[in-house]
Parts: sequence; C-alpha cells; structure tokens
Amino acid sequence: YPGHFSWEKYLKECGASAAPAHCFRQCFTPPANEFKAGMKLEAQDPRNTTSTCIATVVGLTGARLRLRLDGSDNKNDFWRLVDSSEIQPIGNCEKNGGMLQPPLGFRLNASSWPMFLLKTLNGAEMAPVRIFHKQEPPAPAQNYFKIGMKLEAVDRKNPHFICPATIGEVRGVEVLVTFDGWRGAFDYYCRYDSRDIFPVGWCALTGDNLQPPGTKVVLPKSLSIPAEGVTESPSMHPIGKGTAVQRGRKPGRRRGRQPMNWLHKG
Ligand code: MLZ
Repeated sequence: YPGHFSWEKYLKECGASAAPAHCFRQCFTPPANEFKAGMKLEAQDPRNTTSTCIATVVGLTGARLRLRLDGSDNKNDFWRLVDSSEIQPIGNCEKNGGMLQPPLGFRLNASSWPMFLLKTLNGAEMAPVRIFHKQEPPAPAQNYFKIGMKLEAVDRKNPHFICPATIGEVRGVEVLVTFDGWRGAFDYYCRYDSRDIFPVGWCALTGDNLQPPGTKVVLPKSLSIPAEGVTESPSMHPIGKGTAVQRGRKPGRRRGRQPMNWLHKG
C-alpha cells in the first residue's frame, strides 16, 4: 500500500545488506501471539527487576505485548516479546516460593497491597499457561554482527516503535544500534543477544508496524558542531549566518539529495 517501507528497495539503494538471522537471539519463525487485551500475567517490574508484579495486557503489537503493572499508572507501560522469560503465568511466582510485590510507584499505601492483590485477581482473566512460550531462544554462540549490517530495532526512547537500523560499531559483546535517518538521537549500545533487535523482515512476519527511516541527513564533518576546545572561524560555517549551525531543515526547503525510493508507490 502507499507509503509502505520496502526493505528490498532500501537495501539496494543503500548498497547494504541485512544482518543474517543467526546473529540474533530471536526465533527463526516468530512466536505466535495468542494473548488478548485484558489478560493478566506475572511480569518483572522493569524499574525494580527483583520484584515480580501482576501486569495486564493493554495492547498487542506483532509478537509483543504492551503491559501495565496493576496498581501502577498508565505512564509506565512497557513492551515484552511473548517468548520473554520476564513474563509468566499467574501462580508461577508463588510456585517458586516467591511473593508478588507492588509495583514501584504503587498508587496506594503499601499496607493495602494484600487487599489490592486479592481484588485485582478476583474474577480476572488470567492468560492461560498454554499461550506462554516454554523458553526464550538461546543466545548465538558469539557476536556475529559486523559494522554496516541492517536490522530492525526497538527505539528505546519510544519503545512502541521498531525502526530500521544499522550496526554502527562492534565492541566485544556489544553493538552500537544506529537508527537510519535520525542523526544519532536514538542510538544505543546493547549486547549482541539483546531481545530488542531483530532481523530484517521481522515486523513483516509478526505484523508489527515497522517505522520508515527518518529523513534527517548526516551532515558532513565540515558542517557539524565543532568539538569543545576548537576555536570557531568563519570558514567553518560556509553557509548561513549566526553562531549555531542550522541542523534542522528550514520549512519548505530540502537540503541535499533525499532518495526515498523505498516508498512503494500505488
Ligand atoms: N516523535 C518522535 C519520534 C521519533 C522516532 C525515532 N525513532 C528512531 C520524533 O520525531 O522525535
């Protein structure tokens, strides 16, 4: 459909190649998502990972769940793959001798937690054990990523987004995930076996919504903001006036070549 991003065209245009599937800690065929909105489960509190809380599925996107901790607010939703080891059926914590905890930022007084728990679970639709995946896929034996390989990655600042990205650096067990067309604003380092990175084509398989690349151009070194300690000279700013370099695009005027042939037409 119009405006849909095509990896095939984009890879050709960039002269780049996709990171092979064996680089990733993901299933070759994405896990089925049989969860429904409203179902409850146990999840590790992302802000306090030693505590197990009750969470409600508030949304579904591809092979991921949008989760909200019961007793928390709606400003701290988080996303988990359905085969994540950080989600479990209700009853799992107790079975292993643990105790369910109130989330960080519990709305009520801590002393009302036992009653809150009772009420939140009473008559709740608990996600059935059979729709959980037995295990997370195993991590690849080593970091097989190479600089320049393309992938799909969770934007950690906007974790509902999965976006086209490029491996910018490989450092031991870590990789630098750089988001195409965003000039570094969303880049991060992660382990090669992070569950936030996926092979090209993942979203197409899961039905998750892959964002198109940004349209911001990487400025040539000669136009970028000088490093600290570097004295500015007028020659450093061959275009425009003023001290700060114009990094944003002026309305109605596009600077440089903007190939966007990866948009399907019609
Ligand atoms: N509204 C935000 C979304 C950016 C998403 C970038 N993902 C790599 C913005 O335009 O800043």
